[in-house]
Amino acid sequence: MGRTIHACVLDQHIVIKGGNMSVVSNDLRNVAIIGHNDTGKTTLVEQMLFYANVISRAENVSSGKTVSDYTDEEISHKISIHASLASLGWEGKTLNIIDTPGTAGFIGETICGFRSCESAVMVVDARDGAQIETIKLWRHLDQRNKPRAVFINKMDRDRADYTQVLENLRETFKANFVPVVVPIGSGKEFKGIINLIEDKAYMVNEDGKESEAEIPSDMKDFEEQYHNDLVENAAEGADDLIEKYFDEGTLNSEDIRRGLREGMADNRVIPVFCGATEQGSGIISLLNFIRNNFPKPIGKFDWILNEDGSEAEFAITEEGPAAAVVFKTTIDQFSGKLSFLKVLRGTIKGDTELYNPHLNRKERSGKVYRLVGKKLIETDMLAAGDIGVIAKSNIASTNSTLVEGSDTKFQFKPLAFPQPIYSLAISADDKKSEVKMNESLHKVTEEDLTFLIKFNEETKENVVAGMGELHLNMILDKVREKQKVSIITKLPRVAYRETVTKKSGIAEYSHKKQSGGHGQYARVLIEIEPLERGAYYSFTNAIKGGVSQQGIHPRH
Ligand SMILES: Nc1nc2c(ncn2[C@@H]2O[C@H](COP(=O)(O)OP(=O)(O)O)[C@@H](O)[C@H]2O)c(=O)[nH]1
Ligand SMILES: [Mg+2]
Repeated sequence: MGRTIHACVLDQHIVIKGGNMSVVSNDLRNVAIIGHNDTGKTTLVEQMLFYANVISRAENVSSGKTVSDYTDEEISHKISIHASLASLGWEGKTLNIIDTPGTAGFIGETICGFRSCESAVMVVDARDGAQIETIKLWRHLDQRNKPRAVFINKMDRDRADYTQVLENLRETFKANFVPVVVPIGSGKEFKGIINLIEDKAYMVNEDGKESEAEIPSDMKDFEEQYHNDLVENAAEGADDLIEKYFDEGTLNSEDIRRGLREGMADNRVIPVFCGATEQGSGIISLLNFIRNNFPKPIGKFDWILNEDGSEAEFAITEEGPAAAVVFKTTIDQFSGKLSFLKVLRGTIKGDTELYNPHLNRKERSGKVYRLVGKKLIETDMLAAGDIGVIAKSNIASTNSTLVEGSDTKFQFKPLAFPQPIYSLAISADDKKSEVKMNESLHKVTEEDLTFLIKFNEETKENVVAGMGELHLNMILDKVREKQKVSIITKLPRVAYRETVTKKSGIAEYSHKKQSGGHGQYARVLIEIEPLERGAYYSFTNAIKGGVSQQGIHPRH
């Protein structure tokens, strides 16, 4: 208590000194907020921070002032482009919430978010149900076996339909969706929500926050039916709960929570929430459920690669020397590099000496921070399971393993990013601009592993590749603006290739040039024949008469 908090500004990042939000492992929950673009993820995170008193008002995305969409390009495009992290306290627990982009072009950032979170909330629009990115992201969650919940948002919009979206989700994903929160009305008639575990309604007041309210009398039957479904599903979460349910015909709130917690942990149950994030509705029930029921990091598994290349499970634990993986890197002009860490063993403190087994190099970590959007909050330590940031590290890049002590040989399994699917040939006005452009773009490749730049030897073009037109344009615009260079883009040329399938006859060409000086004369005979498949090419110089025969051998 009694700590003074000083703030100073480092470029766009604000550093809060003496923040000290040190948290023990058991009190952590790491949650990725994911979903199709425009479903209200950023607004949901903003409201969570508002309810947790981290911010004094919830901003609208269009104002450009939300906590998670803080970079210039996010503000100007009004969409999330980067995964951003915000820590908040909720009734004695710390929730690390990662807001992710919902546009296919920025899937790399969303994958970074998955790496560090044990669970996810999938936000869907109450009119649209499962959309293309919902389906793709669901597949990513399945591949990683991540527990998840669904939040049906924008219940206040015309044509919002909770039951239809629920049906659509069940049909699309063939999973056991279990409503925990149901709406009171919809569209213009939307009034609030009913929390079926707590048996309470929540309605939003004048001050923009929800508080408990009576369940409307005409909703009692509706509520009872959903409540019974909830109890049945919770009972299936654990054997002793089934017995209790058969004996007593119902379960109390604590039993329901335990049943759902256990069902959710191995994906037998997908709890369903709803609300209207822009109005601040449905937020408390979601925060309570995350706090009480979402999985803790301790005891969950990550993967390592041993020196011999074999893979093994790695249980997240408080015991032992510190070990962490870097899941994201950002670089900005002034504050330099920030490395986002997930601590998987032990504790990282401000003075911890970290070793990167891949580089075989050591470095003191310097200060460690938690994040709230662009605010870096200095903290004494990051415990196992926690997520935070170190600044200006020379040994950390995305996917690096950092450990205490230099006898560690394993590395955490790197994140698998999708291959780029779209490319453009780029050039700048002059040599100097070209150098600047290339330098900046190479820096981007450190931050964004779905972005590549390479010089194509065959077509003599500089080619950038990424996840789509929007992704590349966003990167190029940033470089244009920061470096004041004009970058010209065009479709890349494709080197023409043909496979030789049979022996040609001898082709002949005579070269004669007599325009001043010594005359030039040459007669060229050439014959082409196929090599075996995959042998690339071989050129045999077969000049006869005084000059020895030479062979030019394949380059690859
Ligand atoms: N009507 C309505 N609009 C919302 C709600 N939540 C968010 N929005 C709006 O939907 C748009 C997208 O919101 P945003 O949070 O950026 O979505 P994201 O792309 O999923 O992060 C913004 O214009 C929000 O103001 C809601 O509950 N109701
Ligand atoms: Mg967003």
